[in-house]
Amino acid sequence: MSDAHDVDPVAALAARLDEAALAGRTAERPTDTADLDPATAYRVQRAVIERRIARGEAPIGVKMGFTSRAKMIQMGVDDVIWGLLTDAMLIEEGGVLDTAGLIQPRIEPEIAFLIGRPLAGAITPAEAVRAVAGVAVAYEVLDSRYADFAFTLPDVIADNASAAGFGVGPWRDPGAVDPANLGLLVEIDGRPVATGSSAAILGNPLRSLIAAARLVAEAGLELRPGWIVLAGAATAALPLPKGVHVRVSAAGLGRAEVNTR
Ligand code: OOG
Repeated sequence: MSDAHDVDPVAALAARLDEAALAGRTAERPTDTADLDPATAYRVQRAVIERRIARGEAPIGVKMGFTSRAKMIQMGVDDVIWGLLTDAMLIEEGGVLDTAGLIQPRIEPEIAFLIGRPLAGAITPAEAVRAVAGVAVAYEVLDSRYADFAFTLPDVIADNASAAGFGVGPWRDPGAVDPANLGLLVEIDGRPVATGSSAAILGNPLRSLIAAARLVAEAGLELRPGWIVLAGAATAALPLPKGVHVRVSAAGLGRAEVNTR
């Protein structure tokens, strides 16, 4: 970087956030020093993902954020956001997550959809149902690149909605399980630490999928066959320590498990 005036501000913010994630340290919030509107924040997010793609990662889906009141209240924001998931974020089922490279990981229970046909733009509930090839219980690992998870909406959009990792339980036939109102349980080392219902996700996680199709289309993308959509947390996020076993279960969907070290 020769002269600050030469540097594209979007690229500079993306570099700051990406380098912080790689180094496992926090970054300054963009809105502490400049105005950032949500549209520009999404350009920063995309530039962060482009840097990851340049390192060999591939996009494999979308995560929705703040689709439940529990999360909106926990984080003090009031709008649904989204971020991109890459293959490097996917944690093998029952696998081990090394928290050493993370800053302040949290975990939350989710419902995941496997996309069977392309989806983009304004879609009806019936179209959403037809496009779903699988439903699963899932968890998301968040790791805000901002100290103490303190951010405004544009800050967290730029930070790819705090995405760090995720895991998905066994895919179930969507015809066999209605995702609308499933009981969810999070256990850490066998102790129940959170309970909720998938109904907390916009009343029905399918609404989150419909919102995802609309939002990605606004960004010139589509939900592709084989992609995974994380519909958003059903409860507030929980701190994720090292050396624990986490199990997230949903009635009718089984469970997703991870060990941390
Ligand atoms: C942002 C991500 C929120 C959800 O499910 O609501 C999210 C954060 O809380 O750091 O993924």
